[in-house]
Amino acid sequence: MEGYLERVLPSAQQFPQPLHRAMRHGVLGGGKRLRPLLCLAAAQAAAGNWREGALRPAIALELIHAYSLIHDDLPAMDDDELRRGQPTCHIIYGEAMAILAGDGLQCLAFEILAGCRPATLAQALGRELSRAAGTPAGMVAGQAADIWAEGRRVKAAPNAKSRLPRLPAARQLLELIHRRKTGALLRAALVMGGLAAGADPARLRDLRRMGADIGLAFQIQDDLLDRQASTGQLGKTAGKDQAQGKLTYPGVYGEQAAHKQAARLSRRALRVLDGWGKAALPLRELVESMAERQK
Ligand code: GRG
Repeated sequence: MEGYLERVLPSAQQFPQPLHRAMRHGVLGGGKRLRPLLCLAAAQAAAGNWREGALRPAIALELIHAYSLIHDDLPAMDDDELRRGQPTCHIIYGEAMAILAGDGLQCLAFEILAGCRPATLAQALGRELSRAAGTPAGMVAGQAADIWAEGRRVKAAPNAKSRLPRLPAARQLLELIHRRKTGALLRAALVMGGLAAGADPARLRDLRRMGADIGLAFQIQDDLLDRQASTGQLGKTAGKDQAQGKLTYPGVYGEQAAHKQAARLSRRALRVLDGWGKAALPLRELVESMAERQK
């Protein structure tokens, strides 16, 4: 995956160099590559063997993910200076180049998908990715809802916890944000792998269901790691959610209940693969390793 990503990105020597350097910084040199791995493993699980046809969607997913992290780190969003143990894109290249690097990566992702064959597959993959990354049901909507919720609390009562949305409104809002902001792209990774492998509608439905559970479990773990792990371990600033008064699973449910919920979702996701045979082993192992991740 590192080699493919390296090759699809514009060279750092190509004009305009600062933009291309910023794009390469955002993509290369770190990252667990979970979305591409999920896509490839889902294709293998659905088709019974390794599928080269899943490579383009896998690359496109990582490019969209990298764009979202670059933009998320900007001062207008999460305002972070550390990502994957390195200075964030705007710290090195400035805000304008970081915004444009994200834009460029997003366009490149869809260009790569457009090269999938047959054209009907390119169309289906493009639709899946743009819905997962966009709005109203995807990542952009989740990010907007997250910022809206945070701003509303801060404006309404800078120091008062009493103005937080009341339960169950807070729980509903939390799930709505998490399913879109992080969950939608992880779910799309599985579905796009299935599409690339020519999976039948029943398998696609299974992958979608499984992806929704993995996506939510992943974000709950992220919330827990933000509280429990160190900045060095995460490669990004730890403890930010509480500092920013974010709506999180451990914040709303408590750490123990959040942990149990993530474990329950991961177990339910894995049950979908019962009866899929040996080809689903890499996907099973990947989901198991995600459930135990420490960064
Ligand atoms: C800016 C439109 C826009 C969206 C941003 C992805 C996102 C939406 C915000 C990131 C905020 C965040 C840290 C969410 C937690 C879950 C998450 C996406 C973590 C980072 O993903 P990993 O762990 O990262 O897969 P690596 O570095 O391994 O690629």
